Amino acid sequence: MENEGKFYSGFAAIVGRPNVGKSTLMNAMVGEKVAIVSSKPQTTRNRIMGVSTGDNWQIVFLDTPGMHEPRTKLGEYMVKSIHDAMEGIDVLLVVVAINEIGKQDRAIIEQMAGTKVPKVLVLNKTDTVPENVIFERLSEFAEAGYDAVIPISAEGGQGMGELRHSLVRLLPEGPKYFPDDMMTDQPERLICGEIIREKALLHLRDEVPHGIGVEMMRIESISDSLTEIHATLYCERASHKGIIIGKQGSMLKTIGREARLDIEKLLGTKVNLQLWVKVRDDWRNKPSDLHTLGYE
Ligand SMILES: Nc1nc2c(ncn2[C@@H]2O[C@H](COP(=O)(O)OP(=O)(O)OP(=O)(O)O)[C@@H](O)[C@H]2O)c(=O)[nH]1
Ligand SMILES: [Mg+2]
Repeated sequence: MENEGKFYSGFAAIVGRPNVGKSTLMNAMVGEKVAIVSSKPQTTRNRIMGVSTGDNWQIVFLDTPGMHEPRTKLGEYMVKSIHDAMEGIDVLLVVVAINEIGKQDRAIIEQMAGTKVPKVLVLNKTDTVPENVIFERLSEFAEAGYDAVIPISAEGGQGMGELRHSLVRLLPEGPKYFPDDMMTDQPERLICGEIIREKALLHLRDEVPHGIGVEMMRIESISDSLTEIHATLYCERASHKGIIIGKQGSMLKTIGREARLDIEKLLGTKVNLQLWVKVRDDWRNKPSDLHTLGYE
């Protein structure tokens, strides 16, 4: 066989507007939840690596924050991390949500068509539209300058095999960059912090979730079966603090309980999770606060 003994590998950045399903796509490819997901835009705040390895290939996905016009220093950091992730990649995935392809998506599709690496346009969320819409979009973007245009449902799993196949086909020959069992470069403590933020995103509304930051104060293995975690949720206003704590602490309890259950699954131990809430005025614009929360 022509391909016998050859190994194909490379780095694949996933870019697109906020909320189109980039992180869901990466998690589905990796087979583990390495990036948090929510229905609120701008969930992902930094580049997150997720590795998928097959018999003769390895795709190192780089999930990125949604492309947007930054209004805070945190936003500027997020947009910069998109550009950093695109340095030296082998394949580019541009993702749109097929049910809401707007002006910004079209601008991104056009702009990214100019990048000099092999690229795939991913039409995600096909489960939300009738089949004729999928065909219409496929023909609309057939000549958009991409090596492949692939409809998928990252949530339902449709089209994922085809997407993987076409990515592997576009990869150069290369080494196995990471061991078979490595899924991500995110340290456990960061993933735990992200899980807490995900639960806050899930339950909080309006402008509160965007101003949430999580600082992991302490993560300590007490025994083989128990981990102690202390974390602080930052918010931007005193009024937000009240909302996060909730009536008699009910909101914070809900966030804490759900986060604890997920973290217990991740760590494989029982977890004693203690959460605090602190106000840090306008932290998303303060370099020292951004540093504390790991955004730099
Ligand atoms: N119906 C449907 N919903 C999806 C699909 N993929 C993702 N979603 C939902 O879309 C929302 C956004 O998903 P994310 O994966 O967080 O999107 P993202 O592009 O990473 O968003 P940012 O990190 O904010 O840029 C979540 O509510 C997902 O459950 C899909 O295939 N079908
Ligand atoms: Mg994301």
